[in-house]
Amino acid sequence: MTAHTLQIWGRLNSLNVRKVVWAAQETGVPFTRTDAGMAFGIVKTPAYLQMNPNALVPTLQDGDLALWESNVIVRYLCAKYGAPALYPQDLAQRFDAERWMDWQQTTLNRAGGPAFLQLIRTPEDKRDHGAIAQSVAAMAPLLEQLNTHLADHAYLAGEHFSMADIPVGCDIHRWFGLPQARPALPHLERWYASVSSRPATRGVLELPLT
Ligand SMILES: N[C@@H](CCC(=O)N[C@@H](CS)C(=O)NCC(=O)O)C(=O)O
Repeated sequence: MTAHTLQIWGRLNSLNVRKVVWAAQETGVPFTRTDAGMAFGIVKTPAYLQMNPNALVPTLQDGDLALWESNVIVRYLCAKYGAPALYPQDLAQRFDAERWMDWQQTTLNRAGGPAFLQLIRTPEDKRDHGAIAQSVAAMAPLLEQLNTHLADHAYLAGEHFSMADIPVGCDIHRWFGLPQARPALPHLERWYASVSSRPATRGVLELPLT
């Protein structure tokens, strides 16, 4: 069998790339990462498009397998290299984790993305303050939902850290990093302090938002 190294493609200022790098670091599997996307280019080259026809980051290459969709890559890494700790074997527990991951992609990310784009990636004089206010208003009940859930659970899918905490952790890292006041959410803050101090977040969550 030929030994191969896992390869991650994507720039680290992307929330979706951060998830994948954090997940890989949680498992301890050796990997290399190549900056790609935005200023780094690469994503529109024929070789990259063969792996990922969306021309987006991240992409994971593991031997002959090329995977895209960040939460799918997180699931794959946790299942292959991080089970059972990160990838619950019990179906009810696994799908408890799964639903938070889908919720992050379809609900949390969609609500918070516009404020991030405006406050971090748009020059001050060009900002759409209505879009920021709308994004803050859309996030408020979701943050409350997380806060309420985490009042009774140490982690998103129960009493143990799992794959579910990674995508939501990256999203909350982005939200808490925005230059704006926010209401106190003690249970969410306790959880975030716990997940963001994990050694596997090094080099990922310390980075400023850009
Ligand atoms: N649903 C996809 C979304 C991927 C995506 O939108 N990636 C963005 C960065 S977060 C991207 O590639 N943007 C273009 C670029 O970086 O060149 C996933 O979760 O992987």
